[in-house]
Amino acid sequence: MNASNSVGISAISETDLTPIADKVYAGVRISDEEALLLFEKGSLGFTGALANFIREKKHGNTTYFNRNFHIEPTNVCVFSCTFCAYSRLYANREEGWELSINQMVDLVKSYDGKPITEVHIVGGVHPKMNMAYFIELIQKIKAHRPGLHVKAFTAVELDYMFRKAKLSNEEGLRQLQAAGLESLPGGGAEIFHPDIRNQIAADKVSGEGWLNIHETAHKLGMHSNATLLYGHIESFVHRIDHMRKLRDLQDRTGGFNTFIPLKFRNENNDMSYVPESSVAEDMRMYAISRIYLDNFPHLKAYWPMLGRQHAQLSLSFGVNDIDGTIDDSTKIYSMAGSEEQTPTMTTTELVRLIKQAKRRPVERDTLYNELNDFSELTEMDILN
Ligand code: V47
Ligand code: SF4
Repeated sequence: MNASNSVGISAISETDLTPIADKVYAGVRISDEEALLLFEKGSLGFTGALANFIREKKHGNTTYFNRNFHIEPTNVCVFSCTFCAYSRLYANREEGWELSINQMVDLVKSYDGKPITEVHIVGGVHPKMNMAYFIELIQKIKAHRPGLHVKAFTAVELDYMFRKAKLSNEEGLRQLQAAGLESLPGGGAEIFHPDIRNQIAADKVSGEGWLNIHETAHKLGMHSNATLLYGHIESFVHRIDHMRKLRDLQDRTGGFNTFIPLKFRNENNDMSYVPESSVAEDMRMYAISRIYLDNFPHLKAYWPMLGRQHAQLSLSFGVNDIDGTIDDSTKIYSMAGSEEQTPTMTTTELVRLIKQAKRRPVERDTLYNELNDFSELTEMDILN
């Protein structure tokens, strides 16, 4: 299909971008140079229309969410990422928290009888919480609730754990998988390019190290997500470099489920001097990543970070997944200045938000199996 015949595009007349629109409508992958052109010249309307075309081709009106909660074992961390408002150094650990295995299992037990399908476990890199600790934690969670999907540990936490235990990535992942680990979340990716990574996350796992852990997990049959922390000191070229590395890896393994752009929030951290991106920039980021990452099945807006109103808007800019109910169980974003100070949404609220955007709310499990279609249910029917 030619762009000039395409609904919504002809009126925009961004002539040098027309070949990109033609590619998108023909299902052809765009190049890095074309992605840069979109970042530099693509208007909100133009990029949004293309991203929405892809979103509707892949998923129609379906918008996924899941019913999950987070466990953050600790915010004590050996690293000092400049954007992080959440962590406390070991020397200052009395300002932070450290949960025991029993406390975390009790948290899991507090969801007994509730229709939760996933627990997401991530936190700081605590020097005393090692492989044995986390293996015991996962085993106890699975013993208590075998059907609960355990999505746990960023590649940053895993890299530190494996190095301390003197294990290769493969051996470490095999041991955690045997304990019950089922998939990896996408955190810790930040920006892979060393020019930026060395300034904002100098001492933790490199971009190559992050990619290697995810590649190894995919080879062992685990799925994972990928994030990109944007809107700070990086340039468009760094964002594209990051997404190219993810696209290449996905071509090799097919193991990524979801891409999650994370908007930099600037409160209470060492980068508070950097202004936050505008809503228009956020929506363009979603749209261009939807266009560029043609081999990623899903694009997620993480509402506790973006805010629920903007997450709703993102459903017209390529996003087809709005994460989960979360249940006030994460502090990463409230501490960094997100307007979501108590990140809890009931199923009714999530469904309402999706329906208001004229999309079809579908509950999924972690691996995107469809569990419940909420489009015909009234609010009275929904059991939160
Ligand atoms: O890696 C920390 C980010 C990430 C700030 O896989 C910040 O389903 C913005 O990755 N401003 C952890 N971002 C959270 C994460 C995640 C969240 C939800 C779902 C999934 C998933 C993954 O949070 C960190 C870092 O990139 N982060 N501080 C900040 N000030
Ligand atoms: Fe530690 Fe993660 Fe914060 Fe970096 S972003 S300081 S690794 S908790």
